[in-house]
Amino acid sequence: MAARVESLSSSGIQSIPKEYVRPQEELTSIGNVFEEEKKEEGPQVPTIDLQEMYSDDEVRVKKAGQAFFDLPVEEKERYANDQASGKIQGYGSKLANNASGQLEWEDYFFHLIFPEEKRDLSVWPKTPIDYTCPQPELALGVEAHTDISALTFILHNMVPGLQLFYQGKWVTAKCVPNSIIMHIGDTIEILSNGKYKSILHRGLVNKEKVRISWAVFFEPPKEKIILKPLPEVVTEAEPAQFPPRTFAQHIEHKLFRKSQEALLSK
Ligand SMILES: O=C(O)CCC(=O)C(=O)O
Ligand SMILES: [Fe+2]
Repeated sequence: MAARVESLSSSGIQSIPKEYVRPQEELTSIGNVFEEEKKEEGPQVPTIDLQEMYSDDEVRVKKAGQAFFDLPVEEKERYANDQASGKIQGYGSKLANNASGQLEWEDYFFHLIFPEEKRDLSVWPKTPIDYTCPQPELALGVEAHTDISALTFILHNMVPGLQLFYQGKWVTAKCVPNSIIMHIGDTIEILSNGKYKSILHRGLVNKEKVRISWAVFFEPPKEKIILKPLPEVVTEAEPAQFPPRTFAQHIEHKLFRKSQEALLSK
């Protein structure tokens, strides 16, 4: 089992274990996230005012996650997941499913909430979290990836870290008070035949503040629906870019590609 980042973080280490140090070509793009967040030039994440849509779900999700991560590590271990045996829900420390052995500076909690009959309350509650890191310029909280979801909604604790890859550059999402960051995942990209792009994103860590984010994923059922570009967006000039697949097949395909890439880069 991977070490808990929280335990590493509080152990007083001055340098991070080598599994957490990102490959050289990635390090050139990792900067100080507080500086990055201040940048005003270049593309920015657009903000939409949703004041009229207030609900207290956000507060409840945040409270549950915070309460879970406030528990001692030993207590949290009771809810540990086991990716290798397919039990992906629960407390874990290796979010990216890569075969390279590369680790990320974060612990998380993953929980399926809807549909209700699939909700397993024995793994309650949920949150991804990043801990402060002695060498933040060498590590990533969450490595670059696109989400498999249709849409992802990310609540945050006002500590910057999320970056989006847009027009060839990493753009840091500014922490707007009471905002929810929404991004598009692979499912919408497939349905829209690539008109909406699944955004590549990652999470930076820093030395000063613990970053907590609560990511809520909206995903299609694993087998029930065949994902493919909607007929309305397929024309002779713009043929379907994505072969039909179930959500489960899409996940398989993505994991397989990742493990192939990792083998090639060895
Ligand atoms: O750290 C974050 O806010 C992003 C988390 C994320 O990208 C994910 O869990 O898919
Ligand atoms: Fe993500």
